Amino acid sequence: MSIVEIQTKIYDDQKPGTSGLRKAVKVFQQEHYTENFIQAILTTLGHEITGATLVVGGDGRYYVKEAVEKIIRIAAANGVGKLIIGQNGILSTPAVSTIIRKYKTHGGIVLTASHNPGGPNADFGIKFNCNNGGPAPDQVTNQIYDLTKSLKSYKIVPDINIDISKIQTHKVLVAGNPFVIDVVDAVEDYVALMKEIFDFPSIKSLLQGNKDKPKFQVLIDSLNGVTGIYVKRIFGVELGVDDASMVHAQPLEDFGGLHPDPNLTYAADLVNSIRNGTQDMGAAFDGDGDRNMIIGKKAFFVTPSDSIAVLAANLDIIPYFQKTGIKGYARSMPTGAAIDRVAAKKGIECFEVPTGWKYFGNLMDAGRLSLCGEESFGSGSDHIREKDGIWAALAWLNVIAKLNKSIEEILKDHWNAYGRNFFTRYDYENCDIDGARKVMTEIERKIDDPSFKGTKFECGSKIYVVKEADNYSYKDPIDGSVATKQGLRILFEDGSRIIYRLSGTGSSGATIRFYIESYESDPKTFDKDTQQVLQPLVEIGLGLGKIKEFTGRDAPTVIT
Ligand code: VG1
Ligand code: CO
Repeated sequence: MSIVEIQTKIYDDQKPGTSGLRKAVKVFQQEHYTENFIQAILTTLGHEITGATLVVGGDGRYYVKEAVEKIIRIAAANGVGKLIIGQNGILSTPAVSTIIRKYKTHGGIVLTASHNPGGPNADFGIKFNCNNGGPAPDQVTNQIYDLTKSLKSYKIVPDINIDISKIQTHKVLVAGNPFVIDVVDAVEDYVALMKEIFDFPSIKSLLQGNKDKPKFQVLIDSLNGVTGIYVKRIFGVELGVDDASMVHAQPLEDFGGLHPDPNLTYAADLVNSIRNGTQDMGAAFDGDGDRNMIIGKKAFFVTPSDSIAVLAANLDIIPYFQKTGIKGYARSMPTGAAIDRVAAKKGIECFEVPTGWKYFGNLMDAGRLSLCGEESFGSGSDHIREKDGIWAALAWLNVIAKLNKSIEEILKDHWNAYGRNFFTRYDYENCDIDGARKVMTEIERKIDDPSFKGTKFECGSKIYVVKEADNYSYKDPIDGSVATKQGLRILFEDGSRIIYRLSGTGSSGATIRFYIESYESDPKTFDKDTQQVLQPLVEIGLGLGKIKEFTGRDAPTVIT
C-alpha cells in the first residue's frame, strides 16, 4: 500500500488543556482537523516513531471509530510498526495506561472527552500518553501545539480498511515495510492487573456473604460510559455481583443522554437509589473510567479528598502495597488536605502538585509516590499512570472486607483519628468567557496588593485572617520543570483555604471552579453539614471574586 501526502490548512486552536485536546465533535469533524492533531502527535515522537508500537482506544463515545480509522492510516504512513487497539476502538483510560506499561510501548492515544457528554452534538477529545503510561507532560503538549500551528501536510495510507469489531492481528505492507494492527480484548490485561493488586477472594466473600454475614450489597453505575464492560467482567464474572446491581453498563456513543460525570448532580439517580435502598455502597464512574464516586449506605457521601485519605490510612491492607511498600502520597493543590494529615502521622512524604494527573507521573517514575488523588473524583496509585475509577472501588471494597465496618463507620473513625477537613467545590459551568476572566482578574488584583496579607474577614462568629495569597506555581522536584498560574489561592491563618481556577477541560465558554476548605479538630463538628460549616468562607470567597455580579449566576451549576 502506498503513502499519500495531503496538503492541509492550519487550525490555531489545538492547544491541549488539563487533559488533552477537548472540543465539540463538530470541531473535530472539520476537514483535516483531527488528522492535523494526530500528525502533530506522531511528529513529536521524532525518529523513535519508526517501527514503534502505540496503543489506541477510547471511551466508546461518538466519533471514536472514525478517529481510530484515521489514526490507523496516519500511523501507518508515519512508519509506526504496530498499533494495539481495543476491540471496537474501546479502552478505558486506565486500560490504555495498563497496556502501554505491560507491553512497554512507546505510548498511546486516548480518545475521550472524559466526563463531558457525548454524541454528535456533544464533545470529543484526543490525548497523548507517553511510554510511562501517563498523560504527556507540558513540554510535550506544548511541542504538539507548536507543530499544529506550522503543519503544512500530513501523511496517510488511505487504503487501509480493518474491521476493529473483530479481535485479530492484521498485517499489511506499507511502502514495503510491515505494519501490524492488533485488535485486542479491551478488558483482559486490566482485569489481570486488578487481580494482582487486590485480594479478590476476600472481596468476593464480602460481596457474597455467608450464613453468618449478610452480603455486602453494592450498586454500580457506569453512566453508559466505558466502564460497563470492565464492571461486568470484574464485578459480574469475577466477583459474582448480580446484573441488577450493575446499571448503565452498556457503553453508548451518546452515553444514553447521561452526563457521565460521577458527582452528586450528574449521578443523582444512583444517589437516590442508594438513599431509598438497602445497598451498603454505591459507585459511579465517568465516561473514560478514570473517575469514581463512592457513597455509603443511605447515600452517605465520601468526598474524594477524604476518600484518598482513608485509603492512605489503610493502604497496607492492600496486597500490592504490602509488596511495594508505601513510597509517598500526593494530592493536587485544590484537593482537601486530609491526606497530608495521614502522611504526617505515618511519617510518609506528601506532595502537592497542580491540577491534572500528568503532574503525578514523574514522582511515581522516580519511586517517590504510591497513592494520590484529586478532589475531582480522581484517585489512583503507581500501578499505572492515570487515575483509576474501578481500582478505587476495589480498593474501598478491599479495605471494607478487612476492617469489617460500614463506609460511614470507617469515615467517622478516620475523623476521630485525624480531625475532619471540610471541603466543597462550586462549579459555574459554561459561563461567559469575559465574565469569568473578570472574576479572576478581580481576585488577582486584590491578592496582589501587598496589604492583602493580614486582612481580617469577619463572618458571623468566625474571623479569618489572610496568611498568604498567590497564583500557585509548582516546580517539579524530579525534573525541575515549572508550571505557573495554576490557580489563585488564599490561605488563612487557621489553615482554611479558598481557591479559584478556570477549568481546562471544557469545550465551550468558561467554567469557574471555586474550592473551599477548612479543618476542624473538635469531634462535635464532625457530624455537621459541610455546606453549613463552610458557609462563612463561601460568602467571603463569592464576595472577593464578585462572582454573582460578573457571571450573572445566582448559584453554581454543581456543588460537590
Ligand atoms: C478537571 C479536574 C482535574 C482533572 C481533569 C481531568 O480539570 O478538575 O482534577 O484532572 O478534569 O479529568 P479542569 O481543568 O476542568 O478543572 V478527566 O476525568 O477529564 O481525565
Ligand atoms: Co475521565
